[in-house]
Amino acid sequence: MHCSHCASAVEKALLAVEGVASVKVSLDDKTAIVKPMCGTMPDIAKLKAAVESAGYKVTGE
Ligand SMILES: [Cu+2]
Repeated sequence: MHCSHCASAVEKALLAVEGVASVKVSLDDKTAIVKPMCGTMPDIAKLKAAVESAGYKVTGE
């Protein structure tokens, strides 16, 4: 992940996952903060799959 285009691709992929309320992708520290909807907990495996299908790797959790 190296530019704003990458960041928005990852952001869109994560937003498409069920139960995700909002996503904040930071290019500087290469992190994506996922905020779940009230009362739900998005499936971590689905979040990872979404990032990977956008062409990026998930490191850490
Ligand atoms: Cu890029």
